[in-house]
Amino acid sequence: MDLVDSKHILIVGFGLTGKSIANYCIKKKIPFSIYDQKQSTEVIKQSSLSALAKNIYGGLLTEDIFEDVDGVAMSPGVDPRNSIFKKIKQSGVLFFNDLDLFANEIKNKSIKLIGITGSNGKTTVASLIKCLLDQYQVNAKLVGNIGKPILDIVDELNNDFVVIEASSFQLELGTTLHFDIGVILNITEDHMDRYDSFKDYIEAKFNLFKRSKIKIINYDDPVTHDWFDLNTIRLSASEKNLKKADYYLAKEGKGSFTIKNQKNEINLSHLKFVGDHNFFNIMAAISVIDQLGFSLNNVNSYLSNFKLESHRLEWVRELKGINFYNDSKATNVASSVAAISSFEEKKVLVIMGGDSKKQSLRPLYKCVDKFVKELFLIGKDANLFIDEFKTLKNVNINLCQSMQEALNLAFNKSEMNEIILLSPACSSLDAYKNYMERGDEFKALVMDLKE
Ligand code: UMA
Ligand code: ADP
Repeated sequence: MDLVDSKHILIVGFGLTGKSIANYCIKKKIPFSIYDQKQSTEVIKQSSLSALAKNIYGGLLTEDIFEDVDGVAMSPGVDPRNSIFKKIKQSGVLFFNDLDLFANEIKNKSIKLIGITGSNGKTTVASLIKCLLDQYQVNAKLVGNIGKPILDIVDELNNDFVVIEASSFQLELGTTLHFDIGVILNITEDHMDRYDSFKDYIEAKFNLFKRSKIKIINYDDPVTHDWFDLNTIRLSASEKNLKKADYYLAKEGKGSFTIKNQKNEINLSHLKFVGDHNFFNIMAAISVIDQLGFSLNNVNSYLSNFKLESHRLEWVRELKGINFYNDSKATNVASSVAAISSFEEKKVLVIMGGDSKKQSLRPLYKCVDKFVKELFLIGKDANLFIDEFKTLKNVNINLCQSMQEALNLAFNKSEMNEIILLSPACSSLDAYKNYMERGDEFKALVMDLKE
């Protein structure tokens, strides 16, 4: 069945994605209904987009909601493993997402699609690619998990390039969208509250490669290391992989790197980013630009125009010789490992905690032992962290009731030349609307601190 021939689509989830699908259905004159588990029908009706909906449902998911429905358009935050969804699917109803609807729209267009996924670094790499493409003066759009649903650009398809930040949730469905280049930056535990196992999560990410012509992998990552065939490009920052890497990141000193491949050497010493992982991200972006056939002659100067998004190892201020960093976007363990290891040993006081999403906290242990002077634990899962770290002898652990208490205590205990870092390793949803609200609170509290 062609998706746009659906006689009646049920939109599941009425957030950013659901609304953009409703908008699309209205334009295409596809009949649709709306279901949202957490919003009441009254709230849904407040959106003008719902005015043309045949039916609107809120609350518990039941089978009768699917009556007359021949297509189900899922939002990424909704878990398709629910037994009712499974039953409906078995009865022949088509399940798809906004990526599939987009695929349908671009069938006869010559747009180059670049998909970026990974447990960490997606937004940074996707934004870097967009920033670089802009400077080559081509038409490029940046969409997807970054906060802009892909169907929002359906009226602007005169573009040459579309860069899609793709989450594992979006890649679980979206089976008909094919990419010219797919990049998998790294795979470490995340969203273990949604997936039955780490293997399941890996499979969701691997979907990107099933649908990509050129595949770019992190050759240093134990999960993706063996995923290569003739069309795979390997990225590495590890000396042991030097000979096999297509792009290699050589570290010349603290914060000083050169990217090397067969044709080019690009020195990055002019870029002042904190964290080696950000230089790896730059290499990933440059590999995409190179694979698209652009000259890398001026790429070095183009990179100077790039600024990291807020909440990613973001420097906030210096006070009494102490530097404060906001890394609220570190919503999993691996991103916090990357952040903490970016500073000098035993000079970092870290605020951590929130909703740990059933991930193993084990990978933090060695890094906390080596780099962290004191830990300040907040949020719903603070006690899980205490359990994990209780055998550490050289790290003081403080259980705090709020961000304010954690920050004040950290400031009292810090000394000249030390770092206070918010890097939660957890989702913010136990206490905040999102990671931005959490980071903004931290930054506001830091700005209020007095000498
Ligand atoms: N809902 C249900 N049933 C559920 C879960 C949610 O009905 O079981 C409803 C909620 O009540 C809400 C709506 O669904 O009204 C929200 O849908 P959604 O969770 O899919 O969120 P959207 O607003 O559509 O935003 C989604 C992505 N969110 C998720 O994947 C959770 C956004 O990524 C993305 O920017 C947006 O589409 C546009 O593509 C956010 C995210 O947190 C940033 N992503 C995760 C991450 O980065 O870790 C994957
Ligand atoms: P994503 O979109 O995948 O969540 P972001 O670029 O928004 O990635 O960064 C999220 C968090 O991960 C930030 O704390 C950032 O410092 C960290 N991070 C960014 N790139 C990497 C990487 N390559 N490896 C590990 N952590 C990273």
